[in-house]
Amino acid sequence: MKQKLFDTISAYEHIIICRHERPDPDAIGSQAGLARLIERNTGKKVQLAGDEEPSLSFLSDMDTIDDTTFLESLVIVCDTANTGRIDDERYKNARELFKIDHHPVVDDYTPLAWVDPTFSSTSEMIVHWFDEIAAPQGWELDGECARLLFAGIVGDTGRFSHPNTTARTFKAVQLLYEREFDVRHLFNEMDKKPLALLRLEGEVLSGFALSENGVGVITLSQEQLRKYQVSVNESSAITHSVANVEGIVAWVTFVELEDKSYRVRLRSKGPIINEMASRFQGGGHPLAAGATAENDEERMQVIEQLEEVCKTYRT
Ligand SMILES: [Mn+2]
Repeated sequence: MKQKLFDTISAYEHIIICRHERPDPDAIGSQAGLARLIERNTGKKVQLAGDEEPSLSFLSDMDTIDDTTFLESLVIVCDTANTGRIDDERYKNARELFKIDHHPVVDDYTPLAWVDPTFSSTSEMIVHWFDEIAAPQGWELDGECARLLFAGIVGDTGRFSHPNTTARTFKAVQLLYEREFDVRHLFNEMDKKPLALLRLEGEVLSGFALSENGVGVITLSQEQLRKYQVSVNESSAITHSVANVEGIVAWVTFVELEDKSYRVRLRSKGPIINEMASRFQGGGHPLAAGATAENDEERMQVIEQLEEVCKTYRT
């Protein structure tokens, strides 16, 4: 499939790369990193689909793409397990669709799929693919491409601290580090936190508690988001801020949306939580998943099921 990816790219003049909605550094890093890699080595036009994400604009901006361009294009979808999350629905109009992803398969949306959950990130997959397939064909990877892919790996591995980090991850990072880019500036951008978010965090953390089973629950209301002027996307940082509390086994963040439903972020130190996420219109990795709770009743169900999962895990 890795060679097939190379051959398919070679067969098209127009290429569009998509990734999941509400992108993280791996989504944009792999999307823009692959685009740059192809453009630099083939001279082909590669466009980036999806909404702009202001908090990640230091990585890359997106392109405005005509409807007709999709019809004649190869569309590559990076880092997205299910069709519902592909940013820019027009991927459906593609001449051909290629999927590159490290999430466990949710939707089998194209026969042209290179999916391998043993990789830390889609960005690491791109580096591996470059090294094994493209570099022997004479392709080169420049500093800007290295910066994008490095950001993706850093993002998905929690700066090399998550269990998805392997020797192969460091091999990829070594290859990237040999290129020239400003690592310090990149980390500064990735770590940047609005003051308002820090204040909201303060309010949330001062009331934070753990249950008997080691479960932590954070609920952010629309009122709080408005009060502190923090966007739903920005609020994701709060999910990380309790990760290292002594005794924590798993935790969940609920962010109330305008329609009173909740965006659910589940994290775990051991118990598998993506199975329960799939019961709430979600999914993800075994230890990090997302879901939706339609109302307060479903919110309570998520908490109950997480308690149950942690209780079982501990006994
Ligand atoms: Mn990823």
